[in-house]
Amino acid sequence: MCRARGRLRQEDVKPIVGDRVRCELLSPDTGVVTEILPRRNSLDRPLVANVDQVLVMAAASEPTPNLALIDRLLVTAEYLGLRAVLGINKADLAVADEAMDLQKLYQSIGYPSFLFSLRTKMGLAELKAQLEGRVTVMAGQSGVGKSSLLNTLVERPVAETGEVSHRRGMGRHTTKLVELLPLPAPIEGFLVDTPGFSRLQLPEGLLAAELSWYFPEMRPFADCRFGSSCMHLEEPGCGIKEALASGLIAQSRYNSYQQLYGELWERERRY
Ligand SMILES: Nc1nc2c(ncn2[C@@H]2O[C@H](COP(=O)(O)OP(=O)(O)OP(=O)(O)O)[C@@H](O)[C@H]2O)c(=O)[nH]1
Ligand SMILES: [Mg+2]
Ligand SMILES: [Zn+2]
Repeated sequence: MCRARGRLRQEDVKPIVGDRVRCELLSPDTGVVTEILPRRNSLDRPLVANVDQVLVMAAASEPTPNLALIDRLLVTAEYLGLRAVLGINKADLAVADEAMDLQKLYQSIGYPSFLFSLRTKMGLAELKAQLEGRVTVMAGQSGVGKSSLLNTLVERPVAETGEVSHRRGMGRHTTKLVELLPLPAPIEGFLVDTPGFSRLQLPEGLLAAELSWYFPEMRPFADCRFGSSCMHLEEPGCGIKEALASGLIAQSRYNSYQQLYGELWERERRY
């Protein structure tokens, strides 16, 4: 248990979850934090530093995958320069090929994607391997099983989980605390559970004009006939629209692009 040294407090540097610090021991189990090491990165919500990757979680069913939210989280991860992995839980509830299609879509874009079930443990080993030695932040719709995954991996109940059917509307979330939880050997990683969010603010510095860059499969076509001035929305002969028409870009991804573009455009217009 450590307290911050007075000088740190005077300098107004507040340690946040995930910080690497130097400390001096006062007794075998108490000490003072003397220095906060430079942060490689830090997220606002949840407030965590030194993150290696984002595990975007979805469910094969219950709740129905929210592709717009998945893409929003992936764009945010791309913008922050974080590795992103897609985990599709509840494979035991999988309806026909839909969950498989989802996995294949994101795998083809380059995101390691996994279909698994916490209930039957199917596919869980592959997902675990992704967490080895990394600090992972989980994000995704409420009810997809983020806290359940944590409880399964940490092998003791640490987070509250809830029945989707017992939830009352939006904005009522099971998870409230931000904590870096150590995963047991041989994983040796850390996992952060985050409150389920239906809305997530896009990063402040993200510009509409640069949005296509954060859709990796659009990058090869982003420098289209219209150069960097193309919004890739209505322009005839736009390279991205052509790639969409020939199936090189998925319709659902393009829909997300349009939606996010609109949002960013609105935000920039207000400045
Ligand atoms: N059928 C099935 N249900 C599961 C599975 N994994 C988790 N669940 C259930 O899904 C429900 C929601 O799980 P949580 O872990 O609370 O979901 P969460 O993502 O933490 O939700 P928030 O904290 O609200 O963001 C619980 O009732 C779990 O028992 C699974 O593999 N299969
Ligand atoms: Mg939770
Ligand atoms: Zn274009």
